[in-house]
Amino acid sequence: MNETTRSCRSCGTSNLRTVLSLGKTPLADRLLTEAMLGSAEPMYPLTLCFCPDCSLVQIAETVSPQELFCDNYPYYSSFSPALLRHSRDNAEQLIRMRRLGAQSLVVELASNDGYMLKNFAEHGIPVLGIDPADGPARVAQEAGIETLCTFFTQDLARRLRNEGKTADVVIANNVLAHVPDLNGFVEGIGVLLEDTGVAVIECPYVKDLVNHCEFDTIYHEHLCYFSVTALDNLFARHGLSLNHVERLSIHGGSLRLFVARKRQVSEGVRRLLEDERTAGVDQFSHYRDFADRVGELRGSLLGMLHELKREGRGIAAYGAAAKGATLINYVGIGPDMIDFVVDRNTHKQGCYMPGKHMPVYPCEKLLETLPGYCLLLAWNFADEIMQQQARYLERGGAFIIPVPTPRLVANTEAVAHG
Ligand code: DWN
Repeated sequence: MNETTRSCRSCGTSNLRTVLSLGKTPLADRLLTEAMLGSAEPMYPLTLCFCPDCSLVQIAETVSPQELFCDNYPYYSSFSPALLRHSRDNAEQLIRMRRLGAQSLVVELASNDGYMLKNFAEHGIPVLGIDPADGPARVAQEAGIETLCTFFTQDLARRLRNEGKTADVVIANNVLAHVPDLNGFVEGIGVLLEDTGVAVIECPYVKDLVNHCEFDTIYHEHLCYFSVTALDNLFARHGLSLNHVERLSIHGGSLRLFVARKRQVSEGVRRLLEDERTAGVDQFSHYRDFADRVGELRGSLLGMLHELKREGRGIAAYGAAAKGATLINYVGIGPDMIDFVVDRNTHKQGCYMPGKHMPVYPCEKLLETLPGYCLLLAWNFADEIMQQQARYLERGGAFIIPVPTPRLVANTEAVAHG
């Protein structure tokens, strides 16, 4: 099921301006099994828009969350070592900062396979996960992380509060962008929070997306693309205060938000809001050239791939990532260009990429066949992956990093880079 809206997902006005249309695109995490290859594949328009009234960047299309997340959702956070380290550091900082202990409760919204909550549970801190994807939720439950396999909603927040389950810390990493009922979700965070509690929320930063041309992070799971300005408007509408923001490098550039009932806005937030006003993040003109730059990136990447293909040494890809699906479908990269994709995630191995149907293999395939080049679809983990694949580089392979501008990384640079 799919619907197109011209009303802003945050403030509700109907003045959305189109920034970029990526055309009809398959669902980025709907990898195909062999049996699915012969059937029609859902393809939906993908249109990035800007709301001039509250500054929220968003897509016009809404695909039902059941279709996106409840049918063999293949994303398991624990297959990314860098993400695991990032999450452990954050958890340990929160345990110290909030003096969490056996009397506390940490609730994570979109808790996936328990990758984050396990860090609190190891310290004897009570936790509760909430995630609608049954595969990752089951992995978390089997690891002893209490997990409700359902969507977080305002009603669920009320039920938990009535059961005496209010949170000292609510964690919501890479989920705020995914929820159709954005206002209900934020209202629910307020209901779930202890009066002195804090919500710690990570989401990709739209300023980094635009500045680094990260168009491939646009897909149907990501309904919204947040600026601090748009977030400040959103939380204020629900009696919550955006008190502190940290900028992170993960996922191509993200924000870590600290939100609470009590207003204690830091100088850092004021500075980011001022920077965004100066950059014009709250103006449509800020996004006007983004489509042109994405078009230029598409042309130069295709040109590079055709030139490398003519060498006859073969081209593979690394990372059956959701962003990779957007990239190969928008740029037009198919099995005639890329022989196969490799990925550590065992749930993705043996499947085929959305839209273009390149097969996905274990990473060992790279050394077994030694293609001359490897397009790094999971470019956001480039350092880690090139270190992991040092042997491929030493034996003459080279990575193509597509974003922000397509470039080759061969052995000498990679080792230095690593
Ligand atoms: O918001 C979302 C982000 C956080 O994660 C989700 N809606 C969907 C997903 O997007 P993605 O698939 O683009 O995320 P990743 O984590 O950038 O995908 C990386 C892919 O690369 C995964 O399939 C795992 C794989 N990988 C690997 O094979 N070897 C990752 C690392 C670090 C590795 O060493």
